Amino acid sequence: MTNNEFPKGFLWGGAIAANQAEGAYDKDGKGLSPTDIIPMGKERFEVFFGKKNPFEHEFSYYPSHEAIDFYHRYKEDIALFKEMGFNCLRTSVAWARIFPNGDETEPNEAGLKFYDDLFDELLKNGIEPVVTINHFDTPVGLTKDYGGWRNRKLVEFYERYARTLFTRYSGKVKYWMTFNEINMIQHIPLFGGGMMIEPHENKEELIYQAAHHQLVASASAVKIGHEINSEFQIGCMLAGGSVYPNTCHPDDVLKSIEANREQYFFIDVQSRGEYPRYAHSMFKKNNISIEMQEGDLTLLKDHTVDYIAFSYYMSRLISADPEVMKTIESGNVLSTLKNPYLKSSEWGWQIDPVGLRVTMNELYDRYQKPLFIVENGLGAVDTVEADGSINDDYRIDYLREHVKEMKNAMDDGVELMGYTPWGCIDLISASTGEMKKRYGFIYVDKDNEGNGTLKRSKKKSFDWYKTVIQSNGSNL
Ligand code: BGP
Repeated sequence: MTNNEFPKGFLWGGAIAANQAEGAYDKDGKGLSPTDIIPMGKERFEVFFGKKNPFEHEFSYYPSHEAIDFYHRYKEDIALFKEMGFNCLRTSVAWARIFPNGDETEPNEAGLKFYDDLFDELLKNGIEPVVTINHFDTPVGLTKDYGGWRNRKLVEFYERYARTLFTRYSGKVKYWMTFNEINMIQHIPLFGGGMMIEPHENKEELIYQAAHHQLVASASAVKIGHEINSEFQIGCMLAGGSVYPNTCHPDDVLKSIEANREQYFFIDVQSRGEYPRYAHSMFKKNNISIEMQEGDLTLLKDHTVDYIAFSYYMSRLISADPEVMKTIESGNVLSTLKNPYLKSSEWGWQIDPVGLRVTMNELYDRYQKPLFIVENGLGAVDTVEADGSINDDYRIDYLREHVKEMKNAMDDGVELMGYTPWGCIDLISASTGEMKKRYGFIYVDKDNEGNGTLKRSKKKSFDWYKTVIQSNGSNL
């Protein structure tokens, strides 16, 4: 075997998340998740960036309330995943299904039962569940009553929630992730940290304080999980994508190092087990002080993650020159300068397959733990032809080029355990709330306004991905 062949037992599948797929937002005792109180499009960004308070506004349409109704249709969807040859599916548990307000002492049995049934159905079809414990899904009750992750109490609530999942699903789930895209708390604190930040507050300090609580909660979950089942593989999850310097000017290079540290900070703690020296130095320079409790640092040190999961959609570009930075295109949660060598998606996300290889090498060099690409893909508008076919060659091209670079990275020596392209079935976009921004191999008949039959149909990429999996990545 050469290094650029996918290993036997490689995890091939797809990824979704409860809050963007399930719908049934108030069924069987579920409490509210952040995504249930925010609208679509422009207004969504106003909420993200603190211009509109979702508790004070009634919006006309909440896309997550029904989403793609995975809650009721998962059997049909799993049958299609099986047909594609998936041997794993990444999904998340909606915390508010298990603890509706977040702070209860007893879990909601109906919520637990739903995931029992879902995991059983997956296993019955030869598909291993890969579970994110918190995918942008801190219960709204914890935002209202405690201010979200700024409050240390959330560590305790999360521990109870994680322990409940580990105990209940010990025989069904082996692969776990503690927090989806943990670094996104810096950009969308409501999603990432269940936090609303007032303009007069010290945003940076609050975010790092909340991040400390999450890092402690994550390490604690690793500890609890391994105690319950030593076979568990528990990973962190980073919104990845290297930040390149805009030019070879040394100041730009330095700037890109700083920008990369902003994201790697979280994983440095989760994987290496301690706050990096650059973080201490940055806190000092910016007058940030983090409250820690006795035992926190030992916990972080002793309970590091087993693998490094990350999402990869694009690389980014940064400059040290404020004038250049003025040209940055906004409208996305993560902003970047335009890279002249790259094309962009319809949503302005710059397509950079080689960037995946770069990111993989950087992550592996830094942590030397197996990598798991748990999100990747192209959000695009699909057209249903008169005969019902959907010819998404652009998606096939995108994915093919990325899989090629995964092989190149493995050939560089990187250890890769699995690949679950994002939104393997169309679902609600996290950033814009749209349905029209589709990632799937499976089309879902629903539009941005919520109209449609929810009927599922296969896109051209469905058969392409099936062949890729069947050939263990050799036929692209
Ligand atoms: C990541 C999230 C996902 C997902 C994806 C695609 O940030 O973990 O939940 O949605 O990005 O982004 P979008 O839905 O905004 O296109």
